[in-house]
Amino acid sequence: MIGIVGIGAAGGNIADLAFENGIDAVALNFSERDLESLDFVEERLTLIGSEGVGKNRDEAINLMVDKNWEMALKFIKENFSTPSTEIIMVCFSAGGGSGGGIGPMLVDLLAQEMEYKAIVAVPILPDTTEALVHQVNALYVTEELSRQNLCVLPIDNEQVKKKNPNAGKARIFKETNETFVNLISSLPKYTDRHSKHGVLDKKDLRTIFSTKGISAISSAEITKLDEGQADISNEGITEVIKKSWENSIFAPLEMQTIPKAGIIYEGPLDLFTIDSAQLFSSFKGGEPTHLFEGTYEGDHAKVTTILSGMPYYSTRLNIIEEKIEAQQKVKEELATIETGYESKLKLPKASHKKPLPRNKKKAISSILDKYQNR
Ligand SMILES: Nc1nc2c(ncn2[C@@H]2O[C@H](COP(=O)(O)OP(=O)(O)OP(=O)(O)O)[C@@H](O)[C@H]2O)c(=O)[nH]1
Ligand SMILES: [Mg+2]
Repeated sequence: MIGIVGIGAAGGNIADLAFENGIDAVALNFSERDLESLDFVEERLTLIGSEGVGKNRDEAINLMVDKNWEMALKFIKENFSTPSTEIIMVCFSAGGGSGGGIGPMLVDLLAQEMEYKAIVAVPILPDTTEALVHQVNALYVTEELSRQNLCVLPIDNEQVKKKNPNAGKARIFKETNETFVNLISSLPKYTDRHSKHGVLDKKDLRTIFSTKGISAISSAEITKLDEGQADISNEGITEVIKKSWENSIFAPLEMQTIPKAGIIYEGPLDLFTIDSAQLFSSFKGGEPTHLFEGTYEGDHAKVTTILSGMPYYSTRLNIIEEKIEAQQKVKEELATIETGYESKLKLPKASHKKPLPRNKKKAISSILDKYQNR
């Protein structure tokens, strides 16, 4: 039901893990080496023109326009045209050159060319300690996505980083990617299950993921509460669900309006009934306009929530913008400092000028000239 397209290094890692967990997935990258480092995903497309664009989004965009877009579209269509794939999630880092350059363009093309599918963009935001180039790319990517009529499910590396401030990149990526893949693989399982008490079916899921704006998925385990101390009243469980939104791997929510939401409860049937007014009380606009519910009997209580159509993560982006502004200020101050160096000693001049080979490029010859004619 859900297919994953992974672009660039980060997208490729997610596609690989998804495929390992039984989800249809493909990977695209300029870097053959990155593609070779993946272990499971079978369908891989090497984009042409460069082995990697070194965080340069413009280069990725130019190469895509000049040489690759048709090939990339054909590749995705070949893999995901079957009616069983109803939702295509395109995963890419918002901070990377390849992912951040190609991602927004590709989802735009896919929405145009595969209009019978729900296309979801899954950009990965850099954590706030990452280099400026990643942060700037993430702003451009967000602007480009927000101009489209598109459902966006923004993974935020900062969410895992802030819980584990000392963790290295590898651990943050692992935890984020695993959580994402677990959530995505759990959803179709519910739509395939029967329940006398109401199901969240494929059409509901598709409707939720066809909604323009920001989306988030989270899962709250209630079982632990059942084991002892905590509050398993309806209010207590509602609070645990709200906490799961706060601690999700997705960008912090703007608690304004919420047009669509799905709530899947699995557990003992007499434990919990959704009180949607209470659950959505922190949203300014109150309850969602469309609420899709699924209730499944089970031993372990768990609530999965899917929210969609929310406003963009501007509070989160303000942090990036402030960081960029602060760095720009420092750069402006430093720009007044002379970066060259001239020795106080009178160094002897270089000896005679050697003629350059005729076919040397102009740029190289002018560099060489600078040293020869001191
Ligand atoms: N969650 C997660 N984030 C990742 C992963 N790999 C890289 N990132 C993040 O992605 C950004 C770097 O982008 P990459 O995906 O490496 O770049 P790319 O798209 O391959 O582009 P270039 O290498 O510039 O051509 C940084 O913000 C990283 O924190 C991953 O496996 N999981
Ligand atoms: Mg790369």
